[in-house]
Amino acid sequence: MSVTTVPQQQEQENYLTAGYSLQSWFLTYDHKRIAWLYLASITAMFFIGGIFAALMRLELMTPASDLFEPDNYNKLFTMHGIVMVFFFIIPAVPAVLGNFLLPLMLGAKDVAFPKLNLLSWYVYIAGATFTIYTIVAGGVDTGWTFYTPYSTSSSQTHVVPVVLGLFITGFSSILTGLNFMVTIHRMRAPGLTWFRLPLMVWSLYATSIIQILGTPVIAVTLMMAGLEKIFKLGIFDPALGGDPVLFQHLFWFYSHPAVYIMIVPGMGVINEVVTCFSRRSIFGYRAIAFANVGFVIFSFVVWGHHMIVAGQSVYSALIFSILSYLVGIFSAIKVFNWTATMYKGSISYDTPMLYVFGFQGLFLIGGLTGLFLSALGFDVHVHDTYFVVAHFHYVMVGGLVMAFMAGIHFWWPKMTGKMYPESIAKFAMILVFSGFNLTFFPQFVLGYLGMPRRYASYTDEFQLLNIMSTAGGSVLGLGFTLGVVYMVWSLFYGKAVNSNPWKATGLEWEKASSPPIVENFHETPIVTEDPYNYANRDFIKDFPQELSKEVNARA
Ligand code: HEM
Ligand SMILES: [Cu+2]
Repeated sequence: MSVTTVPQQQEQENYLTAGYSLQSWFLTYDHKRIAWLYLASITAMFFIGGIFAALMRLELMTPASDLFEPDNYNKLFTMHGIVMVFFFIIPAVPAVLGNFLLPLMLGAKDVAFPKLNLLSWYVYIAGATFTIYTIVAGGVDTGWTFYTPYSTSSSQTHVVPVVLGLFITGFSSILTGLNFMVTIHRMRAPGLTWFRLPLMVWSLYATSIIQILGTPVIAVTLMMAGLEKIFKLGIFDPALGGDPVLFQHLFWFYSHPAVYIMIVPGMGVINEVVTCFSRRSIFGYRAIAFANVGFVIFSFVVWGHHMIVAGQSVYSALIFSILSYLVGIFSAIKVFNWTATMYKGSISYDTPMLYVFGFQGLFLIGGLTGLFLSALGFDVHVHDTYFVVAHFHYVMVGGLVMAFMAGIHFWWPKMTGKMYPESIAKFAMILVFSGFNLTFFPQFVLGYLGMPRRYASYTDEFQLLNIMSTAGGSVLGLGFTLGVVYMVWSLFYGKAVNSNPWKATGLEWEKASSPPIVENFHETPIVTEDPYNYANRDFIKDFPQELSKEVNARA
């Protein structure tokens, strides 16, 4: 990677101007356009899931179940969970940022199988269609975990179409993972050895392994549940000789690793952003790279911590508990290394970096409360309470969504050639951060005090904390909505940027224009140095405190 940046060629054709017809978008093989197809789809799903969340929080403002019947409330939290987990968080970073960035970071023209990449998006849409159909047809009430025997024997709602939809969507995840793995093995530019890869690529690689190994398990599990419901097979139904706990084992054998499908690529984003805005090489590159491998291995051996009260022996509970503690080591390696990277760095407080700070703090709370939950006695006390709800929202929204927001702001100028409005973005970040904490922190207290999850009503003593939570939810929703508004606005009216507005290292910044040309690079780049080599860049000296000000002034 050399120090020079590619001159901006506004007139020159780029991947966005290469065609305007619907066909040029919906039949594209360009990984960058496919990233946009995903971005539009997951954003739509995020708002659908968000509407359900808003309705739930409205119901929970008062102790009585006065806005919705309990049956309808069940459908709300089920659809919220399904849409957010399977259609927003799991694809967010890999399918949007991963698709856009992977070939650019590798110095390649595209992913290994461009047609398969487009097919993955269509498969996702096919799966989403079933879910949306289910919503319109009257919903499903099993919870996003589909626990048997309720889902297979009792529920009268649309379990079959929704599990069919998820079965299909699983293939999208598997195909993307497969495509990324082959791409990383086969398409690296000359000189780009494994230990010169940006850490984002390492994270996408680890994520792909989990996607390929884990997703078939959930697909088959949901298929079995669907078939059992139709044909009364007796896999899970004890009345027919089946075992309902078997379902939980299979479900969590995927769904615990799935939390790493969500968080590992998010951590990949944090690596890139934290070095750029600290102007330092990442601290402990190899430790971070290998921590990803640790996640892959350990994510598959801790599923039993979701089943501590499901009747396992105390010895097996102990082993799952110990193994869960060990996972903390890998998160700790990363959190410490990011902090060490910032230490003595020349930090600038642009929006992507603010989201990194948000991530660090919130993920820490999410991760530490995970350790609380791994302690057997504590888990027995708070299992199926709002404590668990708070824990996983701190990790998934506080962690992953923060990382996604950091990433989308960081690479937005690369994706669009336009800068988003910095001060509005900071304001929205503050809304999201404070709204988030006001929403979910009270839920730790609620859970600890004993408020169970998944009820439409509660006793009067819990009302104050619930009102706080609902108020926070409104601020959070406002923050996200503002985000979408100014991002779309900047597409049309944003200031144009040069190829490397953040003065970042990496092939995508130093060798590709903003937005990149269809083929990504004019000629295949040759890599001659380690990543994050900020110390060897001239611009390190004149790094302004707030880059975006300079960018805006220049444009
Ligand atoms: C890395 C990102 C993580 C995500 C996205 C995540 C997500 C979740 C989710 C969605 C649940 C609720 C499942 C349900 O609906 O019942 C949950 C529960 C749980 N998590 Fe996490 N988690 C993460 C990290 C951790 C860590 C690091 C630990 C422990 C070291 C942990 C320990 C637990 C335990 C023990 C429960 C079960 C609590 C109960 O139901 O009693 N989690 N997590
Ligand atoms: Cu788990």
